[in-house]
Amino acid sequence: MASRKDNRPKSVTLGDQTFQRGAGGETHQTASGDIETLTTQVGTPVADDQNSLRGGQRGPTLVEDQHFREKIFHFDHERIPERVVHARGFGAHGYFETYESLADITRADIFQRPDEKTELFVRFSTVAGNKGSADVARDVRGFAVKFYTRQGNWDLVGNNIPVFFIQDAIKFPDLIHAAKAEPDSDFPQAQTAHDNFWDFISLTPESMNMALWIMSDRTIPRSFRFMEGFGVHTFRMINAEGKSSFVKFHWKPKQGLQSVAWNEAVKLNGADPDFHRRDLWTAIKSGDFPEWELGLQVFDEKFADEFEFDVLDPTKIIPEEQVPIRIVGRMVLDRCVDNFFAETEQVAFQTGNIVPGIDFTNDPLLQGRNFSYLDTQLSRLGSTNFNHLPVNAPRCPFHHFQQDGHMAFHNPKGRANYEPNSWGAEGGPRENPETGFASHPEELEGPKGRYRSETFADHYSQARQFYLSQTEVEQGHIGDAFIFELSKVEKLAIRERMVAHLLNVDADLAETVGKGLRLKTMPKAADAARPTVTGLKPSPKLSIIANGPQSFKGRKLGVLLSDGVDIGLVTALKAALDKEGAQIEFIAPQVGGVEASDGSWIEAQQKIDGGPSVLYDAVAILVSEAGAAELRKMPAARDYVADAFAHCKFIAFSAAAQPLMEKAGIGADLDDGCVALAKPADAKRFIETCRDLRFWEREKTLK
Ligand code: HDD
Repeated sequence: MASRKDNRPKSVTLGDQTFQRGAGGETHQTASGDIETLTTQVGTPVADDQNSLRGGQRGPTLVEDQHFREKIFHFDHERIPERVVHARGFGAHGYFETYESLADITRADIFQRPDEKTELFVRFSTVAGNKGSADVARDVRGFAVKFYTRQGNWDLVGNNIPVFFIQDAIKFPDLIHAAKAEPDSDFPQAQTAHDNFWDFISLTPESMNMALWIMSDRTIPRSFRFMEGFGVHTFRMINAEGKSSFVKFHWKPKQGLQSVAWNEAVKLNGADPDFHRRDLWTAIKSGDFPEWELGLQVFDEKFADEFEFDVLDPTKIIPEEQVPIRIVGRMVLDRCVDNFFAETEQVAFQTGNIVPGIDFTNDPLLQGRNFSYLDTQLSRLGSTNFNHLPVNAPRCPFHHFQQDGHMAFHNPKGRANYEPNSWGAEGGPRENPETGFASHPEELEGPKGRYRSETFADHYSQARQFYLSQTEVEQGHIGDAFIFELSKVEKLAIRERMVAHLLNVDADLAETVGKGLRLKTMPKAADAARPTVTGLKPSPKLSIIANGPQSFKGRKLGVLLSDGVDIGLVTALKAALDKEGAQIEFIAPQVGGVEASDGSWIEAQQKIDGGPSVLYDAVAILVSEAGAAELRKMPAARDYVADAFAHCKFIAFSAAAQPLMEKAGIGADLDDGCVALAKPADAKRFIETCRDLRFWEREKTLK
């Protein structure tokens, strides 16, 4: 039977571009020249990708349609299991550059030569949420780095918090089960504010230090670019003479530390669930490459013996004030992935991937992790050959006799696939005792048993130290976070149990939380295996606010505009931001933009409903009288102003903006964080003010 005639035009011209129609009417851009022919997986050219092969115009689809079957078959199997933890993540490529040789403490090849660059891949993540959950959940952030060194891949699989919830890996499944959605209802998603989580935590005193950290603003970072990273465990470094030093790894963001406010995080997750990934993507794509410096805390057995806590206990830090950080290099992220699945989803980190010159310690959490990361890749990536994938493959030469298995891209070449063998030069690789990996020959002895060392028993002292190291504003946020989370817990006994623990941390904090939950009576302090050491010195380095960057670089100003806006103010703001290295985004009643005072046109990036102030680090309201009158009728415009104020942001405004601000409820409360822009020269002063990032003093007046 003759096929139905397609009488639609073969091409369409829009502006200066011509599009050609395919068989089914789809268009291909031809401006760039030749277009490759669509093929099947095995390269057979495809003539029609719009219609399946049918027995007659209105008849059934035929099984012989290999192209159709291959396409649907492949689509049906596109998903692989998401990570059991850290499912939602975002990766980027970059490099590590050494500042100096560390030959004195390690023979690791990556640390031998100053100024040498080593390729790396990073994946940041949240822990509890599913792959499609929102970015600004209150959660720990994963900070995993794969260094492709000349002596093999080294994976530093850390977090943005330097301590962990548990001391022994055997508790990890319980912790994660409790933290993730409850098993019957499958909610809440990406939140620890529920009974199971706090039930587990309140029954696990070793998690108290981490509990304080996760209730701090560390778990609502402004973006991946503005957070620290930590290797958490104590590792070893071994130099060429075989001398071992203990080491803790730190990543310090050159952009500075910054977090958002909790109410802002809640709104951000609705306004842009991809806020963190978009931020990293946009920064890299625009050439503003984020950087972190790698710092080491190096110490010896003597320090370890004298330190108040066990250096093998992953629920403890070593304050920077006690062992200063030696900065040894920098990481620069300068390339986004080409394909999310191939790179970010399939990257397989393993704590077990270490290189000669680096070694493990007996931290029982680290030891358990070494099993888990290798094991999990099999169920996630489906084959023992996951290291054949480009993102996981080493960049240095590798030779081994492991062979076959699903999807093996390469196998040993030649006759020999075992050793020892007697095939001489054709017999393949051999081990090398001189250059090969050698474990530190630590003496081990003792009866077999299931132990928890007495030296791991102090669960409260460092939690207290962390709390006392925070600024007053940050302490307030910790109290608020506990009250918020525990208010979502339905069982009173669990709320009370947590307050009982807090009594061992800080009496004022416990009282604040008890009052905030409106407990009728305060519980007794929880029984402690070891009494809290109250004399530990605060560590100011643990505060985010006290260690701010004093720069607005890399941040974003949102400018709400209306028709008739003073072009001089807009131009001056833009110039001041460019100088600072910060971004600007225009928000208007309609995305098409506004006509400025001089008749020029300013295109907007957001319509007011899609550009709430939570998306910006600071805001400006530059409107004409008529514009303010129009905007004050719009709920989204009023929220824009009210939220910016409530989230302690710096606000610049033109005189005509006042009626809108009054309508948003802040007319009479203007404070030093609100800066009037009367003339273009004021723009510079405003951007300098923004270097404080937030006007936290306002918070007191909001309560
Ligand atoms: Fe883990 C993933 C970090 C304890 C078992 N972990 C994972 C990732 C990070 C961390 C950043 C995501 C890696 C990626 O982006 O692909 N995990 C940590 C830190 C821990 C920690 C800093 C404590 C100091 N983890 C931990 C324990 C266990 C695991 C105690 C099990 C005994 N972690 C896993 C895992 C995951 C994982 C199940 C899931 C996906 C993967 O490994 O590749 O094996």
